[in-house]
Amino acid sequence: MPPKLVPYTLTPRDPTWQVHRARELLVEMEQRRSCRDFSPKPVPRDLIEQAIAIAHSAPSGANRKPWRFVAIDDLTIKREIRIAAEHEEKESYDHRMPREWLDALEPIGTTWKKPFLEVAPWLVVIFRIDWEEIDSRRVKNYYPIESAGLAAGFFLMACHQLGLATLTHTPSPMNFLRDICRRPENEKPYLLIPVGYPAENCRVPDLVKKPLTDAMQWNRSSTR
Ligand code: IYR
Repeated sequence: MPPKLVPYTLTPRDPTWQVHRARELLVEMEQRRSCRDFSPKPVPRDLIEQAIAIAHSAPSGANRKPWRFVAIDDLTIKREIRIAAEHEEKESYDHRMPREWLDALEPIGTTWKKPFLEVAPWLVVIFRIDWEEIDSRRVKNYYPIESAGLAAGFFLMACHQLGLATLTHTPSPMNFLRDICRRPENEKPYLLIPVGYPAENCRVPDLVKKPLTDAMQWNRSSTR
């Protein structure tokens, strides 16, 4: 069966507008930082839902949208997540992470302690779904890791554009999130994203960012 096709157009944009918008967006996005010190100031549930709706518009392998976003504002659940995450992170920092990794994290100043998991008004847990049961058959999803990454990127950008701070947190291992969120075995925790506002006296590391010229190339490289 040939696919059913529908028209596709974009709002026509003037080249001057495009350049202006690109500059504006770059300035806005360069202001995004990973936040580890949140204010308890609440964020309306509707705003979180809108950010997730934007994330859900991301492209995905064979349009399967192999992700689930679990949004948590219940203090009991946030506390459970903090306790489990800190347990794993303490193990990692004390025993599992090699010296080289600990050295790489030193300029960021992270430790096993994760108070933000309780303070941030929302924790959004993204699960990736590698397969789904349809008519009691296991149906494989395509590129679930890449797809979940795209949705996560859309989510982070949406939050920032809405004036919300985020952190891409990766407690490791993080299977405890599946139990705490009561998700089935085919949903694998992918990222834990606290969302909220920076605390009043929030500080972030004074990091030097890799220049764009080190991260892109036009056509073929002249240096082999
Ligand atoms: N998961 C640990 C270590 C860590 C990993 C990355 I990648 C960071 O950018 C920062 C920390 C933790 O969250 O502390």
